[in-house]
Amino acid sequence: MHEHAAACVLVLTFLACCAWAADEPEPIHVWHFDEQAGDDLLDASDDFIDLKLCGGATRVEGRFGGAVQTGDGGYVQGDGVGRMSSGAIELWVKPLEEFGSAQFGFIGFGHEFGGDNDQALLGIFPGPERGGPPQFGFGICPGTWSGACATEPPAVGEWHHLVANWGRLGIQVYVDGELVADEDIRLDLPRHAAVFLGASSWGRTFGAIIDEVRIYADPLPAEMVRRHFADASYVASPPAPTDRQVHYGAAEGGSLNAADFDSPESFTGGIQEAIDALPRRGGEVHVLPGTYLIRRSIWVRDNITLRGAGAATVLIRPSERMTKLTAPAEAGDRTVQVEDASGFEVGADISIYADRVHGWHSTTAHIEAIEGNTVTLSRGLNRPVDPAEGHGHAQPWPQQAGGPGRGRRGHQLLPHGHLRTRAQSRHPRPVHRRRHGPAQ
Ligand SMILES: [Ca+2]
Repeated sequence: MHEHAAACVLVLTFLACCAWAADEPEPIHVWHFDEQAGDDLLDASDDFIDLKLCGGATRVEGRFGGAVQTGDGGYVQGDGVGRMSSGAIELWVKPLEEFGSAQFGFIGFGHEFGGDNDQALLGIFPGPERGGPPQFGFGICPGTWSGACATEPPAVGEWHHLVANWGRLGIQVYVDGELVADEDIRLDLPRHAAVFLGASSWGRTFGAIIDEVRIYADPLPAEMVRRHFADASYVASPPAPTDRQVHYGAAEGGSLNAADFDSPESFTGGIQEAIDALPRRGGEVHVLPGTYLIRRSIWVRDNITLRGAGAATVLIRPSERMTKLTAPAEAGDRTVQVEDASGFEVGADISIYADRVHGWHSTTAHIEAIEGNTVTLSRGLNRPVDPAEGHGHAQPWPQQAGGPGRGRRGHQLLPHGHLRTRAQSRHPRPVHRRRHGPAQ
C-alpha cells in the first residue's frame, strides 16, 4: 500500500513538472561565453545572433565556465534582436567598479557603440527629468526614458543574478531572485541596431564580468527567476555550439572558402557547410578553382553570395540513375518502394516523380535510410504517386535551390555567376537554378 501510494505521488509530481515546464518561456538567445578562444561569442539558440569582443574586452573565468570582462574601453556587441512587444533578459554579473551617474547597460539595446542613442538599458538609465539622478534598473526610451528602478544597485565585487521583464504585465526587475522594482509601464523594446554588454552607445564602458546572458520572448515568472538564482542547472541547455565557425569580414558579412569546409562527410563539397557557418547577416562563400561533387541540394538563405572562379570552378553531380517505383505512396509518406535501390546513397538527395507528378509537384528530399528496396526520405511526399497510373520514378537529383520562405529579402544565388556546372551523366543537364541572377 505504501509503495502504491509512493508511486502515485511520483506520477503526480512528474505530471506537475511537465505542466509547469510547458508554461515556462524558452530563451530565444543564449550566450554562454564558454568558447575557448577568439573574439566571437556564439549564440546557442537556433536563430542565432553572435556577439563579439570589442575594444579590448577579454574572456575571463566566470560564474559558469567562461565569461566576458568589460570596462576600460572594452565592451561586447552584436546585431540587434529586433522589436519585441514583450520579453525578458537574464544574466549574471559581477560589477567591478562603483556605479556613477553615467548611463550604461550590463545589457543595452541601441545604436552601435559610438552611435549615441541608447533605447533600452539594464543598468544605469536616465530619469524622465533631464538632469534627474541616475538610477539602477531597467529602462526603455521610445523618446523619453521610463522604467523600473531599484532603491540601490547591486553590490560591487559580488556575483548577482539579474532579470528584467517588459511587456503587457509592465516592467519588473529582479536581483538575486527577489523582485526589487515593478512598474505598470507597458512599452515595447524598440527596434534597434545593436545589442551591447558593459557599455552605452554613447561610447562609455563599465567594468564588469558578465556571464550567461539570455533573452526571452516572454516575461519570466517570479518562480522561474527564483529557481534560476538558486539552482544553476538551467545553464546547461541549450549546449554551446561546437560545430559552427564564425568569421566576420566587412560590414556586409563574412567571407568563407567552401574548400575549408569540405570533408568526406560533406554532400556539397563544403559549400552548404560554408553557407551555414556564415553569420546571420550573411556574407560570401568563395568556391575556388576545383571540381566540387554536389550530391545534395544547396540551400541558400538571405544575403548569401556564392562566388566561383570562372571556368576553373566546376560543380558536378553524380551520374543520373533512375529506378521505378513499385508501390503507390500517399502525400506525406516518407517511405517509397523502388525496383532497385542499389545506386542510391544515404544522405544524398533523391527526386520522386511520376507522369502527373513532376516539376514543383515532385519531391526532393535527403535519403535517410535504405533497407532493401525501401527508401526512407527526410520529408513527406508533396503529392501521391502511383505506378499503376503512370511511370513513377526515383532519381538522384541534386539541385541548387533557394528554399521557399527562406529567401525573403536580398536573396542571392549565383548572381555573379562564375560557376560552371557539369553533370557526369552521358546526357548532361544544367543544374537546376531557381533565382533571378543572369544565366551563365
Ligand atoms: Ca559561461
